[in-house]
Amino acid sequence: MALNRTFTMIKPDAVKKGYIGPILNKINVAGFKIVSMKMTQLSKRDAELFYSIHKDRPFFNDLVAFITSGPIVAAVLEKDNAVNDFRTLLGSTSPEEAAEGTIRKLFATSVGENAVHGSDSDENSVIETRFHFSDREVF
Ligand code: ABT
Ligand code: MG
Repeated sequence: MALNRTFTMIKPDAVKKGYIGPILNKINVAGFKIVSMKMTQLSKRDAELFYSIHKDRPFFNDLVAFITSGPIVAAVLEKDNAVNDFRTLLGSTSPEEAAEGTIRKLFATSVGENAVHGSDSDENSVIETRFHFSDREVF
């Protein structure tokens, strides 16, 4: 898969608050093209696998409970320098630390419920995309 792509999820807090539209608009205005997208809900097993890197962290159980608590919107985005530029658009993990105008500053609830995920490397972007989408769903 091309390295100018990143994987994102609009998380259950933002979906519940009605922020799918405003977040997709920010993503479009920032110059990202939506390559694939679907609304789905993760099982406990899905969430434990997706976040397995955090399995020994104290917040792991809360993280799994949160991410499985309602539907998410999973998407693949394309732009030059997609991984880094999307992390910049997201802002810091915690909304209190996120810069003005970033997605987390505007839409996140807390560090644990931070509205949107973005891959942290090209390698993880490919792994996360394959986790959520079949080959037929990635264009
Ligand atoms: P993600 O895009 O969700 O991976 O967030 P980010 O990469 O900015 O932050 P990391 B460190 O990967 O956090 C993963 C999830 O764990 C939650 N978390 C993190 C906590 O609940 N408490 C903490 O102290 C930390 C460091 C935030 C992320 N979220 N979700 N959902
Ligand atoms: Mg992360």
